[in-house]
Amino acid sequence: MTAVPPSHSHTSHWGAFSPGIERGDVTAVHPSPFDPAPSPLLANLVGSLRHRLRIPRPMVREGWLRDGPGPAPRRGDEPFVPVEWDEVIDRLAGELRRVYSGPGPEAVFGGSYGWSSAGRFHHAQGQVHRFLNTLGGYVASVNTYSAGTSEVLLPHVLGAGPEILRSLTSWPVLLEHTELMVCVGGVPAKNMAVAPGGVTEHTTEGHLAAMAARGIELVLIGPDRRDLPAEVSSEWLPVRPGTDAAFLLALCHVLVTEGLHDETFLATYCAGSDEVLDHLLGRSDGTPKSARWASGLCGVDADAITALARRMASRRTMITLTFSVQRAEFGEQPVWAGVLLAALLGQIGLPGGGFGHGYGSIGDNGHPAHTGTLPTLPQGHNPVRERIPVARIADMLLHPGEEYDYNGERRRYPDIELVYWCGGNPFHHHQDLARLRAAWRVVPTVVVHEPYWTPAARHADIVLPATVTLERDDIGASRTDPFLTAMHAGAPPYEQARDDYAAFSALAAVLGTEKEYTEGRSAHEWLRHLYDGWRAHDGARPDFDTFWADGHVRVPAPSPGVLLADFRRDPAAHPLATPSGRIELSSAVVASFGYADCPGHPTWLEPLEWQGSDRARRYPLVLLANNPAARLHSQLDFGQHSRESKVAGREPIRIHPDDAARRGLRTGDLVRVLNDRGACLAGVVVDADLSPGVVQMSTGAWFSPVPGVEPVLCAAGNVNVLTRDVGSSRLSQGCAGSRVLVEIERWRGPAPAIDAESPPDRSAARAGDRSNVQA
Ligand code: PGD
Repeated sequence: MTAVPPSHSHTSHWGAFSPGIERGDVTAVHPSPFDPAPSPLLANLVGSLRHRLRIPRPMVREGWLRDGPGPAPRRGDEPFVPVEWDEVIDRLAGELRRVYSGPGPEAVFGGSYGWSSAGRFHHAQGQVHRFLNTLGGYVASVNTYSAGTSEVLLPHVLGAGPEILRSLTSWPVLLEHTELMVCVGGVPAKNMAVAPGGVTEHTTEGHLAAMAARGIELVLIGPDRRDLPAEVSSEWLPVRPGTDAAFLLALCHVLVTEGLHDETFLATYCAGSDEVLDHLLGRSDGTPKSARWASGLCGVDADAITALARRMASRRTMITLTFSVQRAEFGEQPVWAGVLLAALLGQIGLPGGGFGHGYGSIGDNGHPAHTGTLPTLPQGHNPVRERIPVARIADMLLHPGEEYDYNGERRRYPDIELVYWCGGNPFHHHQDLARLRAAWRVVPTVVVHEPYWTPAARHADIVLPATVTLERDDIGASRTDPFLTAMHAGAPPYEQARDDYAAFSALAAVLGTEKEYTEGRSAHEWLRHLYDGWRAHDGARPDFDTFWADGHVRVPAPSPGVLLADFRRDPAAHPLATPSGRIELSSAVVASFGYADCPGHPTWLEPLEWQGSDRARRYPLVLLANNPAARLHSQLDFGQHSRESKVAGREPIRIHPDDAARRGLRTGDLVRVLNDRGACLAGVVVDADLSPGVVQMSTGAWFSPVPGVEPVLCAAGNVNVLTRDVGSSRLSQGCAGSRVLVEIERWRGPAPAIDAESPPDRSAARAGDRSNVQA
């Protein structure tokens, strides 16, 4: 295999490549020759450097420029005024001075969640955190939108959260040892193209195909056939969305009532079995969690549940759940029930058996992680202790001073004066966008660094135009990638765009923290410095100049691992970090919190969305709102591959033929998807791969509210106008956006324009024209 041409090596979260650049823009993308299955997402980069949605120069919202900081009911609707860099730096420095010297760092929200771009130095979130720390700190956020529910639950059950998710049993081990893989939520191929920091070798789909070819049984538990297509899966049990916990408890019930569970494993490695067995058998609440009981809830035939449980007990079985299963109200329950099921089978810690979480949720899960550190920009010290669970941002802005629960603590929301965001798009990743927009308008000042006119940039007061990775040198690396990649700049910055580092350096110079922030290094000196620090761990690594000239260093992959193998081998020497040192099938700690929405052991809880009101009658379809196949989150939604995925110019919505026929809909129709929170437009795709009663729409279409329509109508099809902004439970307060109830109706009349497809000046000009808006 030949190496990546060194002068053009680069990488992205969705793959390494070398760009063809003509007249300052990308005209072709050549995937890394090391990549056996390059991602089609690379095509989104074509034309992305000089795209009309690039932000050419610093911009300030007219009202902020005129009136200064303060709540802004029209933030997001008002025009922007171009401002010179020197002026914007002075004004922003003045505003930072006002806030830091007045209400203080506890009034600055710098959580700034988001994936930004690959590259270890120009990592936007790392840069903003480092910068704010030099000023005195900021209110941070904890956990992720991806797996925030499990990140809080699993430390109570397995003694570790994110660490467990990073050390899943490896794909090669599964290939060799697994006989049956039960995939709750499937192993969706679309998500495997992407991993934070880059995937140079896309191998996961190959692993799945090899498992199927080897005759390993792969069973899909979920409402969408595409999450584990027929080519690789041997069986599809289409559970009703949101009922996985009931389904899993029933499998447990079959094992226990038929004496198929491993009592020695429970006695040796687990704590809290008695309470959970009492619950399973109905001794504590009068309801045995039998296959028949679960069948009425999840829609899967009781005999099929019983047969699957018996098969699981007869062979080496891996149970895996996608992150989307926990990205929901009461999302802790299926995850905990999955651990319980694996414990009853007694295979946790054995090669190819036990519990997995997130295979197929992100490209690098199941790939062995490097043990050493990666080149990383130090972020300094944040003295502010105040932090919020990441998905509670709108609550924080709307309810300063109010109390809330989180993981056994009673906390209070801070009062925020200034939000500083770099490298993320809250108007993509957050739920109930009409509510978020209202919350956003309460804040006195919002600052965003962005390369593009994303909805986040459009809802800011001060917008600093950022470069994209192809306009700067950087180092690409991820926790599992076998390459460290030299990311060579391929084009000059667009118009007046600056690196985040350059913008912060200029601000720091005015604010008197330049020495602390830059440590006297230029961006390129930082790259060399970070690389040298990384190289110092292993003298065999080439020096920086050789690395830069070669374009990459191969970082030997660690040997494939087995989750919790050490614990299984010797639980006394390798106890888990739980109170008992064992797997906690019920947790006295969680029980002691007294949360009805997360009791002390896995429990079936019916989602509130469809309880007790006439909501389920008015909105009879369950919408799966999951991550897209045609782009990473909302990034480059204007790109070629993403554009090609649109239907009727909007985000597609997939619907079962029976549901489509009932509404007189055909593929290609334009529809309105609605519930009480708002509505969005979408293009219909009739698809028998979905269960009846279920529709699917991806996140990531750029929020494009049609002016004058309340509470909100998104012309582009941003599904987060529909989702509920509630925590998964009082325990984890995780993102609960993965599904929601909706109705669909044909759109009649002319379709409203998608303002987000043009820079704000042009869309503002159109905002007065509401003639084509359906009431
Ligand atoms: P991105 O679209 O990746 O989304 O949410 P996230 O905010 O990470 O946003 C990154 C932004 O960074 C882009 O706008 C990009 O242009 C910008 N950017 C790139 N490079 C740079 C740079 O160098 N400097 C600066 N300043 N900016 C840069 C993702 C989040 O969404 C995640 S991780 C998940 S898993 C969630 N998934 C769901 C879901 O399944 N269902 C729902 N309903 N909602 C979700 N939201 C979550």
